Amino acid sequence: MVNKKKWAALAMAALFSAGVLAAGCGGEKKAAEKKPEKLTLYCGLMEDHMIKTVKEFEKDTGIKVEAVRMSSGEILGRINAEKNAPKASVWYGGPADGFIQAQEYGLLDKYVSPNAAKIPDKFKDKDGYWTGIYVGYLGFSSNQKLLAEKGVEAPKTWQDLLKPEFKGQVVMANPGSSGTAYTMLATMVQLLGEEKGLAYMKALNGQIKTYTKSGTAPGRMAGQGECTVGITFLHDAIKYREEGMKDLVLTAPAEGTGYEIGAVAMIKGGPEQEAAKKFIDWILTKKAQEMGSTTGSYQFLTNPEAAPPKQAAEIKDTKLINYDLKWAGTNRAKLVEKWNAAVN
Ligand code: S7P
Repeated sequence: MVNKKKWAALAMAALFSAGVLAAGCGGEKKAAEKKPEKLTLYCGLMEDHMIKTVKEFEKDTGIKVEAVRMSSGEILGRINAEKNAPKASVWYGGPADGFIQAQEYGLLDKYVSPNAAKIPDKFKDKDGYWTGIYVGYLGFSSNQKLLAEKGVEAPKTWQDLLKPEFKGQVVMANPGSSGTAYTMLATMVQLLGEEKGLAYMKALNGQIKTYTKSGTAPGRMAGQGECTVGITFLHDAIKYREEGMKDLVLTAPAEGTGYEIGAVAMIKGGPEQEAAKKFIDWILTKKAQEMGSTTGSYQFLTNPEAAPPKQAAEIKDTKLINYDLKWAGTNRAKLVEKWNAAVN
């Protein structure tokens, strides 16, 4: 009798565990199959480009997107402040230097999209923390009318920016907030070495009219005649000129210039991981990369199947330095601090 009871109890337990397991598997399956419904992202690109991306992604996937445009330094600060309870799941756009710093702070999750296989190795992180989506070259955007009034030519070298004619006439962004301006700071230190690079930034500080928050503003200011020269990514100046700022002229420093690899990445512990993966898969496609040019964003593209915007042809021969992205990303915080000390 005792034995019979024992066997009955064992059989019940076995049935119960099987039931729980089956329910568990079904539950997991359901969760895995559940279609992601929403995505929050932080974006370092121009607002119109961001809005277009969001619209098209929502149309293609049915995932509702909330997107906030910020400069690189702001995104980095925001995801760092939110690291214990992340609110966004994707960092979309902005120079990869900031992504490298975020990775070092443990703020990114690895994600190797199947679509990243097409992207050449030089445009992506070897460990899968970020993937490059576009490339932009740094240069000078000058106002032709103001140059003519002063009787000067558009700057052709970094040293030209120190000419007395440009005193109080140069605008750049603050390297602490802006990915564009940090690319410029890292470029000067890579070109001249740390001591001379920072001395150059100090001398340039004497020429600066104002430091803006975002790196896209100096080109617009030059286009509107608020300053003679803006230090910007050159594709931004092409956009402004096309939008009607006809006095803009583009030049690039003969010593060579730095460039950005604009990136996308998953934010560690973000609340919408499946949607984030879908977004990254989608943004690497030919269609998504080519879409930028419909809003006047003329960066070079990283997907070899995507056609580069024809508007970028005029800057394709810009002399580039061998920009050390890894170094720039790893040294970002230290270098910004040194820049602050040099100019203040
Ligand atoms: O979307 C145009 C673009 O130039 O904006 C980014 C640029 O760095 C502006 O951001 P910051 O305010 O952080 O400087 C570039 O990544 C992009 O090509």
